[in-house]
Amino acid sequence: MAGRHTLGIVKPDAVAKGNLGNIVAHLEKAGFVVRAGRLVRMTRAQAEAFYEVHRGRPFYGELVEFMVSGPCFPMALEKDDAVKAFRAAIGATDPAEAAPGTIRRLFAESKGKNAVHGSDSDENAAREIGFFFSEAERAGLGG
Ligand code: FUP
Repeated sequence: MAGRHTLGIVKPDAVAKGNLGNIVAHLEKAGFVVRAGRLVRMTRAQAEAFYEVHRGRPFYGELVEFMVSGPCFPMALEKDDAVKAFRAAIGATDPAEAAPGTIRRLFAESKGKNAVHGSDSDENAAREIGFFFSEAERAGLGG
């Protein structure tokens, strides 16, 4: 059965532009409940570890640089079938290909600076929520 939680990040470009509240409001209107959230300035080591799966890809260095360039806002979000629902709400990786009304179409400027991250599987959602939020903060998040 699909899980009820996913990890979203409002990325540094969107926070810097003052779109954090707009993005959270958009998600709440779409039926997501924010169960944990915090403004974080990631260290290089943290950004490298978070995007470990992309190490070796041509955009990896740029991606890490971007993610440490300013504060971002990781959040644990709850909704039925959360991973799939969140990816539908944010749209395609490249905002030029993202459907009208999606968060990336509305708020992202490029494929690299694309406003939001979303977990791509239940397994990664659990790993990524655990990456940013302690066991105490996760208490009550459930399965
Ligand atoms: P997504 O799951 O939509 O966030 O996209 P990916 O997991 O494929 O990529 C992770 C991040 O790497 C993207 F959010 C932005 C960056 N990226 C690039 O900068 N260039 C690319 O060609 C692909 C990804």
